[in-house]
Amino acid sequence: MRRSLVLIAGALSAALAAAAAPAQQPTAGDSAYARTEAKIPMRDGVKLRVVIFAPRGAAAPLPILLQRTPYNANGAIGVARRAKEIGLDGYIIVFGDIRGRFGSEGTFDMNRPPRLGSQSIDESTDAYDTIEWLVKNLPNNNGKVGTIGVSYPGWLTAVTGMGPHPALKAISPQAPMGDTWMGDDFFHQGAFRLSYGTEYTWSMESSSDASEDPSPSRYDLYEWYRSFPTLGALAQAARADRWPTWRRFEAHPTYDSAWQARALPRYMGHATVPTLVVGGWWDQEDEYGPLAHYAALERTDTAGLTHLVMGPWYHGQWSSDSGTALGNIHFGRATGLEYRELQSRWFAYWLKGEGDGRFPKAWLFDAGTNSWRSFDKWPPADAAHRRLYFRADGALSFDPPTSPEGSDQFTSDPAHPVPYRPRPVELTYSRPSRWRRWETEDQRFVDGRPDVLTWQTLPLTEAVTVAGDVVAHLYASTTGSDADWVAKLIDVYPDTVPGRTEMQGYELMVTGDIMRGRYRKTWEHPEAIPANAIQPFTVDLHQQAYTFQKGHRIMVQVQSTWFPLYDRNPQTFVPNIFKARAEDYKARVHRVYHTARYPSNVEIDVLVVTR
Ligand code: PG9
Repeated sequence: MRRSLVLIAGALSAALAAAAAPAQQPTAGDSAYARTEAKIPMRDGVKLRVVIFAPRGAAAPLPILLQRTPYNANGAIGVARRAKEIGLDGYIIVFGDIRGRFGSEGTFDMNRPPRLGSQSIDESTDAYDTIEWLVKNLPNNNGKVGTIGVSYPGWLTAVTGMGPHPALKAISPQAPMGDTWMGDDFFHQGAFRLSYGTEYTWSMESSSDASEDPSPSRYDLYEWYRSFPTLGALAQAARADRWPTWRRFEAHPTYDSAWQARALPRYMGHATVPTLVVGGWWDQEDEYGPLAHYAALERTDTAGLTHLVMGPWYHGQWSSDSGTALGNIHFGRATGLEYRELQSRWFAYWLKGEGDGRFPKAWLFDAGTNSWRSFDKWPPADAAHRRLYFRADGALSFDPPTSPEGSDQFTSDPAHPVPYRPRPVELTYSRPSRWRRWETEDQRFVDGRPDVLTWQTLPLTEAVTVAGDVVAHLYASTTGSDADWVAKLIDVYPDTVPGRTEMQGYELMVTGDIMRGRYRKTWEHPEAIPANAIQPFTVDLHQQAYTFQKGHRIMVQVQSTWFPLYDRNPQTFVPNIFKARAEDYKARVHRVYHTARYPSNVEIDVLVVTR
């Protein structure tokens, strides 16, 4: 390996995710902790490894902070080393390898589905059995356990709340994937996440300890992925049939039980343990997940046990970075430190009985005003639903079109897809990959491409604060029989930005996403798009809390490729795109309508709006 796993761990943030280093003993810096390891038998006899860092010389019994991970339990050392700095001192820190990873026995199953039918174990029973053993066997523990983790460990953390052990008193799933087909790592609304799905699966499933790195033969992965005429050709070159998850992609391209079974929010019941869900607005892997988890728990949370924090962050940035900036976007304050102060108080309240236990229900960062907003209910009940309509001549307006005519067209050519970020596109987890910050790149890099359509408002005379759901409703046609639709909601900075000339006219993607047109009616049953017929397409852009400031413009861009983040749609309907032939991939003309009858628009929940 180890490059990729170290970098995955780095990407997940050094403090909470595991650093995939060879077994490390504590060094001078860790002398405040004693390190031990144990192999804990699960109910089916399989033994799982835990790595334990216990504070030396504690006067009183301490709570346990547990993270279960596929990235190597030795990562516990990262938390032990920085415990004071990140506000997590005074806990017995335990990291556990899940089945089939690093020091644990058993078989790895990517996002092992919650127990169904006759299956006797799942991640929740493994968490339960681990906690049972820890509270009974760790010296000087106070009988209270908290679980925490980012991304895959965040998903594993969320699982601990399903049939929780009675000692479990606080749960913080951070960037947990909610549904890897609908909106997280592997697909978004049916479009396959080509670069991520390939590279992540390659590093995770070629070995149990990430000893094989993805090894594309080109530096610019835009070129490398484009060199394969089909997904089949790519799979052959990478020997992807070795990876169970790739085989799942191929066998289950639609939203069937293989994906639904792994989508935790579909199963989550009533929360019985206090849960702090955390995510980032510009999380390039799992922004959907935290919002979906919160929504699922919130439905039945009459006791007020569930809380949400969303900040202006890349994947995991909040857990170790100061959070003063993301790429070119500056926040004017250390949002990461501010979050960790809350996290520290939250665990201390539930696990140590310290503090007053008052926490905002939803605490969301507005990166348009650089301020935190607290909400008693999320999305807020008093937000108004408004629509930004596409109009003639590239205009965007709260007023709907009235004309019976009006459309814009472009040719979408799979041979020349729109790059999702400025090239070169480096290996996702590599240095100096710009993967972490791509969502905040200046979208001017695609301005002027004939296959990107743009509509924008005049400079705003008053601020517009989005707080809640954002959904693009497109009315569009294609000369082919399938098409992808990408919609981006963009904040266009004014021509003058005092003190930051590089931000003048900057086009910041506030949110954006993709949907695969074949799924416009149902996610389970794809259907060809009739040629040259206007069809409605809905692109869920999730949620936001963001103020477009006075003097800024709001822009919407629409395109049909976002490469190599997403695979290319052949634009010819075939039953399974993983099996498409080179000759199925065809350039097609796409047309987006903005007429009185077909008023394409982006629907936003707003708190303040003036034209
Ligand atoms: N986003 C990573 C992940 C991929 C696939 C499944 C689960 C998680 C991660 O960062 O852990």
